[in-house]
Amino acid sequence: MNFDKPITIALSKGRIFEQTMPLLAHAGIEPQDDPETSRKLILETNHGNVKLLVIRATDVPTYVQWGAADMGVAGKDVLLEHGGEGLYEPLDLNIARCRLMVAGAEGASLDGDRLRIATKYVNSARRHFAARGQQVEIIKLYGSMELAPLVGLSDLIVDLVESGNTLKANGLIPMEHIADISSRLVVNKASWKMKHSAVMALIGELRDAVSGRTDGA
Ligand code: PRT
Ligand code: MG
Repeated sequence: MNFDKPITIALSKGRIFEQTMPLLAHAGIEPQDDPETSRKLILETNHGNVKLLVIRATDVPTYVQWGAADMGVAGKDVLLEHGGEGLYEPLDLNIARCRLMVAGAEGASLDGDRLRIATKYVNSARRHFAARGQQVEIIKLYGSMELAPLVGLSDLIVDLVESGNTLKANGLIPMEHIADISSRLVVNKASWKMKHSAVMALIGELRDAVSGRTDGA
C-alpha cells in the first residue's frame, strides 16, 4: 500500500495491540518495536508515513477526537463512555470480544430502588438501569470492580466479562447482559476528509482482513 499522507494510529498495548497487529500486517504495516518490551510511545512502522501511538485504552478516543491521531482502535465499551464526539466508527474489527454485564453476589437482586452500582462504565450503567425504569446510585471505580459487592461498597457491579473466571473467583455471578463488546476502528472526522484516499485504502485492507479475504476483492 502507498500512503500519500502521514497516518497516525492510536491503540493500547495488551490484547488490542496483539489482535490488531495481524490485521495491520494484512495491510502491509508492521511496527518496528514491540510495545511490551520498548518504552517508546510512538512506534515507527515499515512505512515511513505510518506511525502507531501506544496509549491507555480509555485515552484512544480522546487522541483521535482532537486529531492527535488520525485513527484509533478502541473497545465499544470505551466508545460508549466517551460518547463518540468527533469520530467516525467505520469498521467493527471483531477483536477483543467480551460482554458488558451486570453482576452480583449469589442471591443479589436486580430490582429495587437506589441500588448502588460500582463500575468504571458510569454512562452505560446509568443508561441500562434507566431503561429498566430504575434510579440507581452509581459509584465510579477505576478497576477491580469485583471487590465492591464483597465489602459492601455496592449491591451490584457493571463490568466486562469474557470467560467469567474473574467473577467466579470472587463468588459473583453474571446477572444481566448489557451489550456485546468488540473493538472498533475510529477515524477523526477531519482526517476522514483531508486524508481521504489513505484512510479509505486502509479501511478497505482492514475490512478484508477482518472478513478473512486475501484476494483484495
Ligand atoms: O488495563 P488498563 O487499566 O491499562 O486498561 P484497560 O483495562 O482499559 O485495557 P485492556 O487492554 O485490559 O482492555 C482493553 C479493551 O479490551 C477493553 O476496553 C475491552 O473492550 C476489551 N476486553 C475484552 C477486555 C476483556 N475482554 C476483559 N476480559 N477488557 C477487560 N477485560 C477484563 C475485565 O474487566 C475483567 O476484569 O478481564 C476480566 C474479565 O475476564 P474473564 O475472562 O475473567 O471474564
Ligand atoms: Mg485491563
